[in-house]
Amino acid sequence: MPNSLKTLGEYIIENQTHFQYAEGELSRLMNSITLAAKVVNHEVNKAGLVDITGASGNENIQGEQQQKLDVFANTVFINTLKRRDIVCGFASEEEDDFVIVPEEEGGFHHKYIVLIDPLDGSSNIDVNVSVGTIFSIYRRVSPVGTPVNQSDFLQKGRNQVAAGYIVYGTSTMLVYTTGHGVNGFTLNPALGTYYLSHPNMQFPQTGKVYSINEGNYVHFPQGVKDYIKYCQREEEDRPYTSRYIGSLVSDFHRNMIKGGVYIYPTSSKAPKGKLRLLYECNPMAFLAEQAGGKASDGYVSILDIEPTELHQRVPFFVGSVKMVEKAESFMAMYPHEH
Ligand code: AHM
Ligand code: MG
Repeated sequence: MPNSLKTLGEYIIENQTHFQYAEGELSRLMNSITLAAKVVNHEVNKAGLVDITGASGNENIQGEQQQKLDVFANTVFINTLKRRDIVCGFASEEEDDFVIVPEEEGGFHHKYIVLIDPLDGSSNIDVNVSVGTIFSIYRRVSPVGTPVNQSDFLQKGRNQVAAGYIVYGTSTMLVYTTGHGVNGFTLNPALGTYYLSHPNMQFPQTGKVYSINEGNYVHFPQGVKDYIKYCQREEEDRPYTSRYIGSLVSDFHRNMIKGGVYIYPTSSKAPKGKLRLLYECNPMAFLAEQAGGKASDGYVSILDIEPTELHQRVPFFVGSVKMVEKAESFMAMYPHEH
């Protein structure tokens, strides 16, 4: 890593104005997330060596098998956020309900809440494929000095003050936004330091990659089926290339760099889709818009959806503007499916 590259710490200090009303709280919060990510990164990278991989035998609230590393990552992030006296509450894809940081632990006087998917794509761990952490930060809407409540967590994605992901891939990267564009930092594992390797990341306007689990084709809505056929047709710059890792963070990351669209639609098997609005879609949608891309449920912008429950699922279309818009135009032909 060249010495001239800026470190994450330097970048945060130089861009304090991005955290305008935060009085250092938000930058301390970012530091805690990146610290926890280093711990998780270390564990993920040695997963093949120790007996920590494999199902833990517990199921999470959505009835899915948790892998041991999910449990580990969840504990690391929660403990880091809780013990460092920086947030008033948090929610995790792996926890049934949101957690109030109690008054004794300083929770009531803080301003920020965090929603996190500690280890997304965990079915990929056993086969050495990249996984990621996704996070989303909001200002509380309840008064400072009181315990957080549900209304703090059920805010529209538009209200996010920061969001990002860490991808534990061929190299470990942190990609985040505070509403001033998207920047990517690569971890130098020898030094434990993140360097600004991808300044001002941008989705190309269009691309040639479509990412969708085509195995579910027969269960998809007609608009999605038609869009897939459009991607495969021999015309203009098509057929497109199909790339699907099955790890949202990695699929999104590739598409942001190369241009592409990721779709997880509703299906007759999953009538509301699979991905969670609060832990997965909102933070990715915020990043997408900040990088000049687009995110929707096929009809309306993800960031404008009013959440009604913590573990709500939504269909998800995200990526290069022109590709998302094209997919939406096919969905619009079947408005009754909305
Ligand atoms: P998870 O939160 O249980 O890991 O599920 C989310 C993951 C995404 O990372 C990925 O894009 C998708 O599920 C893959 O699902 P499928 O195997 O149904 O295609
Ligand atoms: Mg997930």
